[in-house]
Amino acid sequence: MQWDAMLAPYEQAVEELKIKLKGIRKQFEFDAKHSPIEFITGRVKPVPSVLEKAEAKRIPLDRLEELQDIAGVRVVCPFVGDIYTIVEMIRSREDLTISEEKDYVSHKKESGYRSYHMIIDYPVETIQGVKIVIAEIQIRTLAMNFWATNEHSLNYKYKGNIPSDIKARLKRAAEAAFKLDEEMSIIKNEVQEAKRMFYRK
Ligand code: 0O2
Repeated sequence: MQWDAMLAPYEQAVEELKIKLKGIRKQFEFDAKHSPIEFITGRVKPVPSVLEKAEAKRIPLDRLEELQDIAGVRVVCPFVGDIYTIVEMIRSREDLTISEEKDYVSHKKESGYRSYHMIIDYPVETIQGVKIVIAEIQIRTLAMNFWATNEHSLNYKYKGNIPSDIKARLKRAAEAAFKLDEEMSIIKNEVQEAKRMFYRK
């Protein structure tokens, strides 16, 4: 498999999507409005993880483009409400097509995971013409991101078999993160006003 050639359109999609989403953040800053985006990250799935996922999902090597998250972009928001602002913005874009949405914000996963996932078809201009790549956009709050990155590390450490006592603790931590998001949403206006005062200085 020529991995570099195969992954090149995915690299391009991730870079372009990151630039476009960062553009949205900049526009909010110019308008001195509350930005629904705290930060943006993106990655192309490493080859060993691509192979692992393809095997788990029984996708043969000649159909790897069916995998939905080889290209992944993450939008991290300050508040829960901001997630839906971003979802609406992405829905209204004309440079991509949404094929699926998974709302793990209102319907958390068994692990305690919360995040909003949008699976998109994204056209990339290549020298051979337009190639449509599938990409996944994950939208979550800072608190959800904190939980998910820690849980991800533990999953890696325990090779997907996190001991039950740690699993139970993680579920409690997920609830605590959710409570934190709820509490922060209630005092959202106060926080935003404080931020504006800080930047005006
Ligand atoms: P990585 O290393 O982040 O790329 P499914 O078959 O429905 O269970 P599927 O089809 O992969 O899973 O879709 P899903 O559930 O939307 O998950 C896609 C990605 O969401 C994952 O990619 C993770 O990034 C994230 N995710 C989903 N569930 C969890 C979870 O319980 N904990 C954490 N930390 N992240 C989660 P990968 O390939 O699994 O991982």
